[in-house]
Formats: sequence, structure tokens, C-alpha cells
Amino acid sequence: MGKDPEHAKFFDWRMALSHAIRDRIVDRWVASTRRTYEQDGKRVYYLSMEFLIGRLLEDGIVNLGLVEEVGETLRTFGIDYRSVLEDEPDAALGNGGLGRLAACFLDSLSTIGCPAMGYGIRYENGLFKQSFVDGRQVESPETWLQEPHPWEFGRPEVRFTLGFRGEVTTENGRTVWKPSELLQAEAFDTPIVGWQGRWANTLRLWAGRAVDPFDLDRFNAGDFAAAAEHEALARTISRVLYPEDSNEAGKELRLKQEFFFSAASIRDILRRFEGQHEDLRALPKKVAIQLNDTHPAIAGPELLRILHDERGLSFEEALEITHGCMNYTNHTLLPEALERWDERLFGRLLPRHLQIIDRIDDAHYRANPTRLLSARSDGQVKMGELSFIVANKVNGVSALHTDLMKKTVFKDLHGLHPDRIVNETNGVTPRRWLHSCNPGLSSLITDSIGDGWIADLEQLERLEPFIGKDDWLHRFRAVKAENKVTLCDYIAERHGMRLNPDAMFDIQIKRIHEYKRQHLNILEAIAHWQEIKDTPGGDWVPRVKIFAGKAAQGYHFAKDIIHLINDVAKVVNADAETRDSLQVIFLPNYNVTLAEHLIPAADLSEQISTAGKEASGTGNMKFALNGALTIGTLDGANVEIRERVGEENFFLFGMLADEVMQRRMIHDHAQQAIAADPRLARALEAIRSGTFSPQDPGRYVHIADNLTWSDYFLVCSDFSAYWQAQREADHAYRDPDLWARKAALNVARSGWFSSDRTIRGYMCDIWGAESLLAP
Ligand code: 26W
Repeated sequence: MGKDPEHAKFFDWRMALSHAIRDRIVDRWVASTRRTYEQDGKRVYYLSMEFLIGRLLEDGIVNLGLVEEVGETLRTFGIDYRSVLEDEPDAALGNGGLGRLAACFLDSLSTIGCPAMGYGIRYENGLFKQSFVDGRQVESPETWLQEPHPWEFGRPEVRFTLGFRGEVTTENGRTVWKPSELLQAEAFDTPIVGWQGRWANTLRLWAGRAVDPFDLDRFNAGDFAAAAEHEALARTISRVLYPEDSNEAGKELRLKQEFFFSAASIRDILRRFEGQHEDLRALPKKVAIQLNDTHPAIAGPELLRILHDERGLSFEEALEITHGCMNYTNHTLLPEALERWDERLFGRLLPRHLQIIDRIDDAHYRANPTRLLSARSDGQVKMGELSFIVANKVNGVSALHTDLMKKTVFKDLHGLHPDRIVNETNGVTPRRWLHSCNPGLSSLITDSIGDGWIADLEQLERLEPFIGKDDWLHRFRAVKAENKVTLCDYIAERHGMRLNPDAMFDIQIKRIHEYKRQHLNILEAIAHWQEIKDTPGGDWVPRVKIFAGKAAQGYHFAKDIIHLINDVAKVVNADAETRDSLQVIFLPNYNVTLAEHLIPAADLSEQISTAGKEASGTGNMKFALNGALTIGTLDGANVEIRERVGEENFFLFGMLADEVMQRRMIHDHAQQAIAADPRLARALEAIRSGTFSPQDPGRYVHIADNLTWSDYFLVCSDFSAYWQAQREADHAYRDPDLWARKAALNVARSGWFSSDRTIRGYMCDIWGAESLLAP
């Protein structure tokens, strides 16, 4: 860094340390790439609009097993290890579950030694920063690339020219697309090193660049802004991540982003394949492409276009090869999240691809004349249907979700292709989400069963015999207690609020959405507060309710839920009668790093979505692995968590997915629920009457009205059962050893939720890929 240690700032120490670690990673990276070329095995390409990576320095240090050495080295300079780590900004290149899953998958692919590349966009601005002004969410640009980023390697030599618009003509029998708007995609590579540094794969992120960045003539004509216009326009395509996580924007720039990185990735994949192979018909034997939801779905028609229009293969052959390579993962059943592009917008931007999609539909209909199921219909291009038709394998992300896919959104296509849909229940990397973020629990486990569990998580079940032993259980309880004190200090330092470390830490952290029902959680908190006030001196189990999560900018109801939670917190925390029994806090700017601070300290994990709405959830897995008990519905992967940890170690409540459908048939289902539960009615009335917004009494009438008159996500109908489950949790928490046993059994029985197990499923059921590492 060209700095004198005497005057170096944390930033300089972090950069210096990053370069020292990176230096050690590069060797394994080069060796892995060389071995991949030598072996010429099947490669996996994971195409995703989002990679929610978080910080990378500690990940590198932990995966190389250098924690002690680094700590010691910094100590010789009088520098604190954690402070250097805290200086790193998160790479917030994602919205939530889908993006974080992609990051966990990269860690597992490298740990297993599966030759793979992640492809995405190098957003200059990640997911917006969230702060609160008078309890309201305020967004500000996230500028992680404003300072040097030590974990990326620019690849100026890897550039592809791409285009939009223009026209499609035929020249000597060949269809030729001449795009009228051109730009370039430039590659930036990040090494992804696996556990124990045995393998390292590449994450390649594309940045928009102008074909000719600077117009000297215009500059000399004094038209300075215009001179740099092309560069600015090209950069726009990789400027910012769309902050929507369940509502398709339908915006032109979004479609341009999707095509931009998909097309650059396909070009790069073909360049690499053709560098080693003659016959394009062998492509499906050497290449498996995974579409992370429909966002990169255009990659299918783009590969087909190149094979047919540019390489001259017949349409049928090009389609067969494309079909052999492509696979699609669906992550949501929410209708508003399924991408359906207006065909005029689509046709304007990608005229040739629209033609190719029509031919794909024709070919599909010719092969399946019984039912006309097409990607293009009713003036829209439906990316879910397109992905299904093009893909070799389609998967859901939990057993329940995959089942619902077959019964709902893909019912007809499933009927036509009954063996195309498979299930791959999600997982999380145990390196970041246990070994690294919870060193106390990690060393207790390693002391007990050795450290094999870090790369073979189902070894955790060998903890069960220890759980019966008092001294082990006390060490387990001590670890949790210490994590809670650490979190209290972290929050006091940053937010000036002192939480009670002996209280039950009840945490709900995820994107704000009505189907995730943060408003059910705060409604229960209000009823709890009211009940405590009714029984002064009552023997209540002290509870700390922690919320965190961002709402999409345009999702006003979600933003109002955040405002309500902050307003309730203000009133409850100021209430002298109750604050020893109940505290509520909403922490701003939820991201990967904050999750790493919160999850190890959790006692109760809130997974309370309306059944049938949460495709899987992955936070639920992280909490169980860190010794928290789940209060939840039978939704997504909660079903499989409860099956594995044991129903007695899970606080279940609420309607099942099919009961939800039934209940909605009753037009006044909410009023009936309110009439049947005075506790619910009273809590709702408090919201309606402005108890939490005395200066603006009518502020939350619309929330109370929504819950009373429509309540699409059945908050009221599930309230009583939820209240009951919360009281059961209180009861269990009164017996610390009982609680600890249940919590420890959650740890011991959650090994299956490793993303290593998930990736091995993809390798076996979908990709047909092998590890290149000796077992
Ligand atoms: C087009 C806008 C948009 C952007 C992102 C629509 C939908 C998405 C994602 C699919 C939303 C998402 O993150 N889904 C979550 O994916 C996780 C990983 O599989 C699951 O665990 C969550 O249940 C699911 O909500």
C-alpha cells in the first residue's frame, strides 16, 4: 500500500492483509483452473443476477485455516483483528434469499472441488443502504466500489460486444440480426476458495463499457458531456441492482441487464468450449448451465441463436443442444414475481430472440400436439414457461415448494413432462454460517467430535450423546449466553440501546413482505405488551424482539410495516411498567454481516410465513444450526427442518397450505377471527386508534383496515395459534436445561441443511458433474 505502518489506517491494514491472503489463494486458483482444463470434465455455469456475497476477507482467512496466524501477526503490529475485518464493506450484490443462496453454492462448489463458474453483473451500486428517519425507511446509494476492491481481478482482455434493437434480415439464406445499439461487457474475476483451500473456482462479473468510450470530436467541439455520453450510457447497464425481490419491474433496463450478462456469459462459455473442442454437438457433455430463476432465461434463446444463426446448425439441432445444457431453478410461486415481458418491449429490444421463442413454441407444440402451452401468448413473453420448455431439468427449492410447483404454476407443463421437475432443498454453507460466525459453538463442537463436520455437516448428529451430559450442556448454554452479551454490546455501541442478555432473543430477519408476516409478529408483540400491562408484577418471561430487513423502494405497505414496528418499539421501550419484560428493536441496514452478528445470539427463530408462500427460506436453516428453536408454520423448508430436528423441538402453528386456500374462500375470514379472539381485536384497535402514533392518530388505520377487511395473508386467522405457540415458547424457556437440550438437538440434527448436500444433489440429479478433488 506504500504506507508506513506507523501511519497506516485500518483500511491500509485491511488492504495489505487482503493482498497477503489473496497471494496464497492465487496459487490454488491457477492450479484448479489448470486441472480443470487437463481433466476436460463437465463444467458447471451458474448464471445469476444476484450474488449476495457479504465480506470476503474473513472467508479467505478461515478457508485457508489462517485465523490464528493472522491474529498473531496483527497483534505484533498492535492491530486488532476484528477491527480490520469490520472495515470491509459488504458486497451487497443481491436482494435476499436467491442472491445469498448463489453465494453459498459457490462456497460449496469450491469446497467439493466441482469445476464451476458463477456469472453475474458487477453492479457499481449494490442493494441500497437503509436508514431510519422518524422510524421510516430511507434509502441511499450503496457505493462499495468507491474504494479499491482487493478481491477482484480486472480481465480487460475478456470483452464481448453485445447489442440491442436493430433489425433482422436474411443474407444468403442465413438470418442475420444487426443490433443498432452496441456496448461491451468486460470481465472482472473473483476467486472463490473452498474449505482448506484445496480448490478455487471463479466468479466472473460483467461490467458495461462503451465500444468507443470517448468522442474526441465532440470534446474538441466543447460538447464535453456528450463526449463521454457513450461511456456513461454503457455503464448504466451495470450501475445498480434492481431492489425488487418479488415484484417484477417490467422495466426496459432490467431486461437489458438480463440480456447483457446472459449473452456475455454464453459467448464466454462457447469461446472456452470451442477452444478445446471441435464438435458443438458435444456441448451438453461438457457444459451444464443453471438458470438461477428466470432472470437469465434469455440465455437459452441466445445460445440457440448463436448455434443456428452464426454457427449454421439446423434449428432442431441447435434446440436439442441448448435443451441438453440448460437447467432452471424456480424460487417463488408469487404471481407478481413471475417475469412476463410485454412482447412489444421484448421485440423492440431483442427482435431476433422473439422470433426464436416463437420457433421454440412451435417445436414444442409439434412435439406435444395434445396441449398448446407456449412461452409467448396473450401479448406477453412468459419467462417461467420459456425456461421450463427449454430446460432439461427444472427444480424447486424445498419439498413442499416443488410439490406446489407441480400442482399450480407448472401444472400443465408438468403434465406434459412428468419427469422434468426434481427437488433440491436449499442449504447454507457451514463455513460462514457456523464455523466463522459462531466461533464459540464451533470450538465446542470440534472439541466434542473433531472438525470433520465443517466439510461433512451431517457429522453433527454425533453430538447427540453429549447433549445428555450436564457439563456439555452447560458449556453449550455458556456459548449462547456469551453470544448474547456480545450482541448486546454490539447493539449498544451502534444504536445506544441496552438489551437484557437474559431475555429470550426472538429474532425475525429477512426482506419485509406481507407473506413473511412481520406484521403478525408485531401484532403479537402488542398483545403481549397489553397483557403485561394488565398484570403488573406478573411473572412474564423477559423477551427481546429483534427485527431487521429492507423493503423494496416502491413497496409502500411494507415500508409502513417498518414504520409501525419502529413506532411500537418507541412506545414499548419507553414504558417503565413493561420494559423489563419486553423490548423491541428494528436494526437498520440488514445485510449479510449483520446476520452473522445476530444469528449466533438467537434463542427463537421467526419463520411465520403464510403456508405455501415461502419457497424454502434459508435463514431458518442458519438459525437451527446456531442453536435457535423455530416458531413457524409448515411452509417451505420449515417442514423438513421440523421433520429432522423433531416436532418436540419446534414450535409449530398455523394453517397448512391447502387450508389456506380453503380459509380464503370464506369472505369474512378476518372478521370471524377477530370476533373470536378479544386479544387480537384489542391489539388491532390499538393500532387503529393511534396508540403508537399519538402525534398522527390515523397513521395506521389502513393497516388495521387491510387486516380486518382483506387480510390476504391470513394474519388474523393464524393469530390465536401463533399467540399460543409463543406462550409455549415462554413456558419452555423457563427451564434453561430443557431449552438448551432442544436447541442442541436442533444443531445436531440440522447437518442435512448444508449447501454441500444441496450441491451434491445438483451434481448428481441435474448436472452430471464430478469433483476433481481426490476424496
Ligand atoms: C423480478 C423480481 C424478482 C427478484 C428476485 C422476483 C423474485 C426474486 C427472487 C426469486 C426472490 C427470492 O429471493 N426468493 C427466495 O429464494 C430463496 C432461495 O431459494 C428461498 O429460500 C426463499 O423462500 C425465496 O423467497
